[in-house]
Amino acid sequence: MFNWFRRQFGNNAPDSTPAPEETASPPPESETPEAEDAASLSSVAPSPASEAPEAYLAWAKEAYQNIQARKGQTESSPEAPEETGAVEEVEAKQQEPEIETEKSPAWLQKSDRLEALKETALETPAEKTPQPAPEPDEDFLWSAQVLAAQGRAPEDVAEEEINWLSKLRQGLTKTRRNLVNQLKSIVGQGPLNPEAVEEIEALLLQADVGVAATEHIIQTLQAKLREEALPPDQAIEFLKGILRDILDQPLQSYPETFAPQADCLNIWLLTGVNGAGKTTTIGKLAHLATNSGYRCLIAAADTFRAAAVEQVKVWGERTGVPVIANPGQNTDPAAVVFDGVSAAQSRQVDLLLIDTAGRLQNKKNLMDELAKIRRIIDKKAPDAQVESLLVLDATLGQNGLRQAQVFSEAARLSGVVLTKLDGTAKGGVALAVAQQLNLPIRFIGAGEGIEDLRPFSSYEFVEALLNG
Ligand SMILES: Nc1nc2c(ncn2[C@@H]2O[C@H](COP(=O)(O)OP(=O)(O)OP(=O)(O)O)[C@@H](O)[C@H]2O)c(=O)[nH]1
Ligand SMILES: [Mg+2]
Repeated sequence: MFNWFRRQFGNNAPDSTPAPEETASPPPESETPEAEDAASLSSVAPSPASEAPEAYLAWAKEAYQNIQARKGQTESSPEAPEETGAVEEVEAKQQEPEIETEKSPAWLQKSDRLEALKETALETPAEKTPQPAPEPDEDFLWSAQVLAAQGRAPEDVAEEEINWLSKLRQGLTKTRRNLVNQLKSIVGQGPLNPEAVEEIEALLLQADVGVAATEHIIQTLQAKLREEALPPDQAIEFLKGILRDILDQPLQSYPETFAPQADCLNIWLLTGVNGAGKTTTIGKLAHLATNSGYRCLIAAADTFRAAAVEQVKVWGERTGVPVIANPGQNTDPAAVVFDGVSAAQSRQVDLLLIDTAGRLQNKKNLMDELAKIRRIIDKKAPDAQVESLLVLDATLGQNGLRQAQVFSEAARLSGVVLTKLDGTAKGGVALAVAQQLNLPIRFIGAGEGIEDLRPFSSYEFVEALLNG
């Protein structure tokens, strides 16, 4: 089983094994950029693709074949319920490839067809001809390179990781194109003159990076370019390092790995203004947690909106996670939290997720309610590992950050979930969050689907933002 919080296989129950950075093997023939390693701060990360493209291609192919092989095993396993009809269905679809296009990512569709061809070949051994080896496509190669550069082994890559990275990259395509092309042409001209500084400033502010982070980025970049002239590609690599440093800065004050802790109840309280994506994030987190082998429970503590509890229950059904709710309307959310914690304790749950209201009669009521919920948790579960996550809609840019300060006091925030990076969001807000709130981003959402949320990695994010 793949543990989504720790990003590794074979860790399907909460335990205290070290973070993936410490166990993963190094990438082939290349240095690890060590995104999360404080020692690498401000250094120019190597550009893996340009340094050893063949090594990465080999890595990607191996990862691709491993995923295909794992898929093959699952498909032919006797437990797979769809097994009997599967071949027929695939064969039928072969005539109409458009239908498949909607379902799975491009790099998978090709291989499905090849799988189908293989199945046919097995039925008619006389016609068996050698199949060309399946080839990973551009999305796969990009995602594989990002994973390899983080020291991941090709046999430890999950198919969903590739899909997720492709999605993140696609979500940030517009911002990336704007940023990269213009930045390259500016920084490639040598030391930054006042005009160039202004241009970069405008670019970063447009990407929602915020004034404070923008100033820091420009100063650091300028200092470096005065010291030595960098060709455009290297200047971009240096810039990536600056961005990663900003994103990782809060990890000086908070733990680096964010996963449910072993041998204790973990309580994650999700807060944020209405529409930010709290309930959806709860559903996605429940999915990640159960898929990673954790026992999970949801408390539906948004009792203000009539439909809110129903919405949580739908996610409960989708993920197979029980939901604690109070049937009455306008009941006390703190009472639901109390019941949720009791149930979690008696059922020996690993992770209790608490949904909260985003809007009440007024802001003061909302903050009072959150503070009360927090007090109940601390009193009822003093030994629990409590995390208070602010859910922020990335499309709101700087406006979202202003709300954060208010929540920070009432709910004692310990992290941020950035949602809607698939839409019109410019992505730079992640840097503003880290710089202005000094809170680590723990998860990012890029879509409304159950799979569209993953733990945040500064390395992956910066690559999606700046890597061609
Ligand atoms: N495109 C996109 N939509 C998202 C994402 N996350 C949430 N949404 C959508 O945003 C809308 C609001 O999400 P909710 O989860 O209901 O937000 P909430 O914070 O619980 O809102 P309240 O309960 O009103 O406080 C829904 O339509 C979600 O499908 C995301 O990452 N991408
Ligand atoms: Mg909600």
